[in-house]
Amino acid sequence: MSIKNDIIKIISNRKIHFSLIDPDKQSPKVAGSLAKISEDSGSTAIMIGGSTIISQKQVDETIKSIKYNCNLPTILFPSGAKYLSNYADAVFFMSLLNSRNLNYVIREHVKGASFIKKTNIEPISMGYVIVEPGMTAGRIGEVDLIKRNDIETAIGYALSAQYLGMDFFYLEAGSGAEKPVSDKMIREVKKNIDIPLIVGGGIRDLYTAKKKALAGADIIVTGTTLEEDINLKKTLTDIVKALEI
Ligand code: 1GP
Repeated sequence: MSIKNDIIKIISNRKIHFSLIDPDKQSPKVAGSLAKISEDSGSTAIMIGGSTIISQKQVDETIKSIKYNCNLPTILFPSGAKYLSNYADAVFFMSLLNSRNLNYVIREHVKGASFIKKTNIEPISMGYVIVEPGMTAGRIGEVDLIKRNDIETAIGYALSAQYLGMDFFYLEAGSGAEKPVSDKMIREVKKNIDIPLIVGGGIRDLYTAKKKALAGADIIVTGTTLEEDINLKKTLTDIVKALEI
């Protein structure tokens, strides 16, 4: 069974949580212990990526340490072809649909596709859009940010991702966003699509996670919490529990 099919099967029954680890934010050793805490808290997968990564080695060493410390699937969340790693189990083969820069829409994919073929990392197709405030990802990705209240545009992107055959759609407010994507936008997007909906950016506690899941998110991603929360085990366990709705 593929990781994609495993995820789709799990979310047909319940909402799940993914932990995002940015290799640029801590040593591989610390990344390994964050992954272990994620696994112990009931998270379903580890995403690895970030906008400010500087070398493939950084990604390789981080994934090696994650895999040494936990058994969750590792899914790359790459900002470019240079940061793919054959140590990962899968890669979100993601197009940043609202970028003005074609590199993030398709050109980096062209550069990385043969590496994925050769290494047998499982590609999982995903349409990715960034909503205000967008944060670093919005800036580096040269994104035409979707306005927080522009539901129609968000639905247009979500349906486009589905019609283009993408397996997942990701509504991103940007890592560290003060406000996550609104419940209303999540609800309206979810109503209109049949593919699973991932939501991330600015989710730091169980109450917010629950609201986003109730609005229609199938998968909640948290990143900053892993780096900053001193009670990480409790916070993640509470978030995972809050998704039991
Ligand atoms: C970023 O949505 C993720 O891609 C995670 O955001 O760091 O705010 O949890 P946070």
